[in-house]
Amino acid sequence: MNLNITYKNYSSWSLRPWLLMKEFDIPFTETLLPFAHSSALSEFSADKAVPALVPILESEGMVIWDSLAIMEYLAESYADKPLWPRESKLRAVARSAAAEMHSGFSALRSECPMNCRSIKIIEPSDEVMRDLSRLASIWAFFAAQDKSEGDFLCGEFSILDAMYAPVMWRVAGYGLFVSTEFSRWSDAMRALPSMEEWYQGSLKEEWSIPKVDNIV
Ligand SMILES: N[C@@H](CCC(=O)N[C@@H](CS)C(=O)NCC(=O)O)C(=O)O
Repeated sequence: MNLNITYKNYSSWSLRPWLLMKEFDIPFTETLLPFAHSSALSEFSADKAVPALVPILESEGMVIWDSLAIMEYLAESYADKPLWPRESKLRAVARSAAAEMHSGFSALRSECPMNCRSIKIIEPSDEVMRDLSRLASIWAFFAAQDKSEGDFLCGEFSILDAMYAPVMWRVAGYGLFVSTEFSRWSDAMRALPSMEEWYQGSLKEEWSIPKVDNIV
């Protein structure tokens, strides 16, 4: 399997399946396509007839695009691993929250883009405050669920944590606060060896995207 990603420093969507595959010991190679500095992603997309957006997984002769679709494919391919929670009710709400991240939180995503190397304190807009408040509600909801031990949203690490992984960098990187439950989750996410590996990868990159680096 080969996972096509882009900049570790900036690419929130790439982080999600990459972190999931690392945490569940799913073997893969990775190809980094720096879309703002090379035409490799648009050439790949034209060649394979898929959107010029990463992550894109190549597996079993197929080209699978979109972070959530990739993670669902992995959950089916590695059914022996609990990529989603095993318990059906918990899995249903985990899927709801994952879908909400996939289609929502537009203010947080656009005003606070992931930038692993940077820490900048901002005054959040009302729209960002609403997104943070919604995050707090989600964290309170999962804290109240019947689940296994652990600091992740469903107890043990799952696709749901991978979906929200970039939020950890956004909240930390812009000096934001969500809730104490969120902070405990954030500490657990930052302590994952694969998260440190991603961060070290981001530090080695020499590319810059000025519109992200020049925020504030
Ligand atoms: N909804 C898509 C979003 C993918 C996406 O927006 N990827 C960004 C990188 S984080 C990208 O490839 N951008 C390329 C470009 O803007 O040219 C997913 O879940 O995979």
